[in-house]
Amino acid sequence: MDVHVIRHDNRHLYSQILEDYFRLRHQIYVVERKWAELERPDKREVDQFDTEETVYLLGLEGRSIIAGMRLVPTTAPTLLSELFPGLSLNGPVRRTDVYELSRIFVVKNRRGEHAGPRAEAVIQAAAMEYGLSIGLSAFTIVLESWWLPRLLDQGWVARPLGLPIEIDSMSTVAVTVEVNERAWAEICLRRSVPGPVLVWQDLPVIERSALREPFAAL
Ligand code: COA
Ligand code: U4Y
Repeated sequence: MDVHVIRHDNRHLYSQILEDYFRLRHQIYVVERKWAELERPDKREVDQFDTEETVYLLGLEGRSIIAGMRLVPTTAPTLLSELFPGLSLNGPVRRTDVYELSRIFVVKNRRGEHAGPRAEAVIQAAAMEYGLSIGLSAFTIVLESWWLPRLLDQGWVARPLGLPIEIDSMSTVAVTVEVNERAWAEICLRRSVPGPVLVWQDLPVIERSALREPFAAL
């Protein structure tokens, strides 16, 4: 699985894949997770945070989508700033060097893999690789609390921005995660991700990852 960086500037290369992606999000978030507020008559799960500024990381095998993650700059509206500001005691984070992560998924038949590299680990490592490549210092994430031990176990430094609250009967919390080479190296080594996984079709060379070897960062 390669993880493609899809942004406004290269989305013309991915029109059919993005169409499949929004339909898959409907299947995963509306049908499976039953996040009813995301339902739309056209059965495409697109929300107010899918804008020209949004970056998608899609794990593809050929033209099939295996996994995904969404990144939104915190200088634009985010889940934290617009929907759940109470999760951050000091107000929402708005910084050019911080993006919010959301909508992580792995298609059903590729979840819970044991042999490395697992699709879930690859998409997480891809987010860290992207953050490093464009010079971010941190991610913010609004997430269900069961993620916290998973983030720590993959070697990421996650800090709560406030206390958890119940949303749809799930304990939910906002965190920041530091973006640095160590966090990338840790997830690669702990989860058998062999190195950089991002594909930057038609995007500026200057942004591309200079990362080569996870061991070098430790
Ligand atoms: N509630 C609580 N724990 C959950 C969970 C949920 N909805 N989904 C996953 N977990 C935890 C469980 O501990 C699970 O282990 P278990 O199956 O033994 O209970 C563990 O994560 C592993 O999950 P699994 O789905 O087997 O494998 P994965 O690590 O390959 O993929 C996800 C994890 C979250 C990417 C995948 O489950 C997924 O795509 N889910 C649907 C989309 C989603 O809910 N994303 C998160 C919100 S954006
Ligand atoms: C939206 C209204 O899982 N409600 C919305 C909208 C909290 C609730 O948000 C609702 C989402 C994982 C949704 C749910 O009940 C991150 C992660 N984030 C969630 C997401 O949406 O992606 C939000 C928290 S769930 O119904 N909700 N959107 N309008 N537009 C994460 C990411 C990166 C990783 C690890 C985990 O490193």
